[in-house]
Amino acid sequence: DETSDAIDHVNVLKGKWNEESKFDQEKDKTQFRDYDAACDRVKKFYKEQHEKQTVEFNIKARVEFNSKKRARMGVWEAMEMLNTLVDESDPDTNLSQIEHLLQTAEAIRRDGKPEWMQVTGLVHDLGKLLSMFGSQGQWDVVGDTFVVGCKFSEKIIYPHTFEGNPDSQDVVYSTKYGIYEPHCGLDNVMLSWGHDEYLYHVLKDQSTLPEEALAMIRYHSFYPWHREGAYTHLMNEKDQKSLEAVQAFNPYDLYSKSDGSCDPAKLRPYYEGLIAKFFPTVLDW
Ligand code: INS
Repeated sequence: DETSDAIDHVNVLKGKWNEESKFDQEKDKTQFRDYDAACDRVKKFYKEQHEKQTVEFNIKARVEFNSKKRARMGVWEAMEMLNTLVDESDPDTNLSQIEHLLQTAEAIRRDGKPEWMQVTGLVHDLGKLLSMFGSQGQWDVVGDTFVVGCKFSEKIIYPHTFEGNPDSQDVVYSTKYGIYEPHCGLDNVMLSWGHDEYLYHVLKDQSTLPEEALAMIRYHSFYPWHREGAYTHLMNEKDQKSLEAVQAFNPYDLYSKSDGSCDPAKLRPYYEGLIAKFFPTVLDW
């Protein structure tokens, strides 16, 4: 309703949404994203992804995305559809995707963050639906993202696996700036193709989410940037704000993976209420 919208708006202005997360204070953070200790499934996944994500593939994937609509459905229906996917790139959870989405949203809610941020947590991985719309595999859907068209950063996990990517031998793509200008802004670079980019493009015109939320969605898997500090030479002023948003979001996405599991049926009425505030009943996917 109008009152809660007004409160949300005030929270955005006051910056309450970006206060440090509290729900995760007791957690041992070293237990997450341990890629040295990760299983073979994860290592195999990244080798394949890092070899196949080229500039050429990226352009093709974007053209393909723009050439058609894949489905029409509501947000909750999309969550249910995604439920059978197990993310091969993830060393931290084997839970179903609907549980991961609810855990993320619930952690944000528990910390008293605004509704737009809760609902962002709820939908942030829905782009993984791509795997049901004729993707080539999981390598073009899930996993951390990085920039293509310039030198692959050493801050990406398993950086040596890029040796098998033809772009690492290209005279232009293998240079520091590659096809980009210094500080051109992340809006103007090609991030590796996957669920973040896809969902960002689906939701930017089909939701009333604020800019911060769209940044959280678009860059949440861009760990070399938001966690490791890579790619500052490509950033502009706007990206500084996006970075703040993504960093505020990240603990909820990552550290909620060890929380207790959620009951979708119980939580559904609350989240259907939020969905109705920010999305049309049916969306083009
Ligand atoms: C996350 C993150 C994880 C990856 C997931 C992705 O945002 O990048 O490391 O395994 O696929 O959704």
